[in-house]
Amino acid sequence: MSDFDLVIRNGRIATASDVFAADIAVRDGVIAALGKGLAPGKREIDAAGRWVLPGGIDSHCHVEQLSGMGLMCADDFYSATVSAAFGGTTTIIPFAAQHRDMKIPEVVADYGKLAREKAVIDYGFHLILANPDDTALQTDLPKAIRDGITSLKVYMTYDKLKLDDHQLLDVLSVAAREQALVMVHAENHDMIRWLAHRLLEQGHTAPKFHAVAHDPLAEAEATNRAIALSRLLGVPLLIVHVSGQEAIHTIRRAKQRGAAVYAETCPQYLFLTAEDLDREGLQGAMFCCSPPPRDKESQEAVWAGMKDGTLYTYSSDHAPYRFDKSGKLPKGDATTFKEMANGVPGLELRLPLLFSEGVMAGRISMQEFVALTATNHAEMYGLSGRKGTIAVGADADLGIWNQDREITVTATMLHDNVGYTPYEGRQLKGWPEIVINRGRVVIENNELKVERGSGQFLKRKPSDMLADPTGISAAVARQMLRSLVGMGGPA
Ligand code: DUC
Ligand code: ZN
Ligand code: ZN
Repeated sequence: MSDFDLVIRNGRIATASDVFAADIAVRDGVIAALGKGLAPGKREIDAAGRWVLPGGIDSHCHVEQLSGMGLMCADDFYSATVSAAFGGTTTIIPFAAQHRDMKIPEVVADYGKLAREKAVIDYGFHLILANPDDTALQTDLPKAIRDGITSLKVYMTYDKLKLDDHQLLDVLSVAAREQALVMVHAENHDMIRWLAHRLLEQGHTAPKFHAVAHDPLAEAEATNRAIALSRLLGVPLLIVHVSGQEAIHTIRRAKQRGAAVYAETCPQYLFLTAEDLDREGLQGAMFCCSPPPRDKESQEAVWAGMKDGTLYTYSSDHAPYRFDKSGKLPKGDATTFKEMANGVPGLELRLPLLFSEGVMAGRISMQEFVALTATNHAEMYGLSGRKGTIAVGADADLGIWNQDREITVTATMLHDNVGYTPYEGRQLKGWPEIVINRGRVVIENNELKVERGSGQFLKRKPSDMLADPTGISAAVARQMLRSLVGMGGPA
């Protein structure tokens, strides 16, 4: 009888800290041994000449979700997870999205059912909190957190989602008490509204004006304000989808001062610019997301932020909308930039883009790639030890990458339901040819090998970042403030 279910031999392994040669043995979905000369497995994979990396964790993606503007995403939990898996991702953390008239327990149950029936890889959820009333804050949110939804996203913009500063403080204080991480969409609502109004009034309706309305200062101002709110309470905070150089400088300065502020970025801020929105007719809508892609200087600032840890996670912010009435063009040819769904697809290409343009181009190391795409997400979202690394006892979530494989990106090779890609025609080097989740081969020979609904829900622990919000100044003052707002506990 073979001891192991699967043994992967002769690969070059990378974790967030090391590169080494070893074989990997898997039993019951978990890495059971690492080393040389391991006993035979029921199945053997020869990874000679290949990289064996932790499966990606995409901690920011929108699946089967109704947007703040009332538009439904193009991907369900099947197409989204298949697409993610083809691109080397083995865990996703999308959103269970509350709209103001919805009850949180129902939202959580509804999304849970959809994912349970369709997902092919493992998944958790963040909550989107649009109505932080007493029931939400005192009962429903604590229950969701106890059930493993240990992070929540709040918005500083969008008419139907926006919280004011008072509400943000309420959310931060409850999150700290209940051990949840708050993620914030930081853009100044009134700056965007004012600019958009002026632009539309003057007949500037084309997609490229989306980037004008979402000025980098709107992001920088809201980022600064969100950080101030979190520092006031001494509560850690994650700023999602950071795009502009000024916001990055603001986050870096706050971290240098000892604030427990973390930040995420996305492929669109490394590989696209606002110029991409400036295309014939409404074609630029395919590049419209919020915040929008910026300029070359901001791209450089994003690379630098990823290198120095200012930007800790790299997620897709996959927000899939088709180029038709269902998403980008709700009013057909008459659609203005204000009416089109915000978002770009990215689940499948997130890893290959960074592997090619980051690692193969010599901008980041393989260990940095692993940290940015997997390990840091596990730490941030309460999955460390189990996901995001290659170690005995961790789930066997692996991508076997051929670094010599050259790919020209086309929408038709992708597995999402979007119908286009903002990265059409790009030449990439390196591709995940075999993808494994909990020891199950999910992708091999460019084919899906597992059943719909075979992914598992991840009941997450609290974020590692909450356990150690290091270096925050004025601890005594904060302690007083915490007791004032009923949060108790040590500062
Ligand atoms: N925020 C997101 O996180 N994703 C898509 C659009 C948005 O505004
Ligand atoms: Zn957002
Ligand atoms: Zn998003």
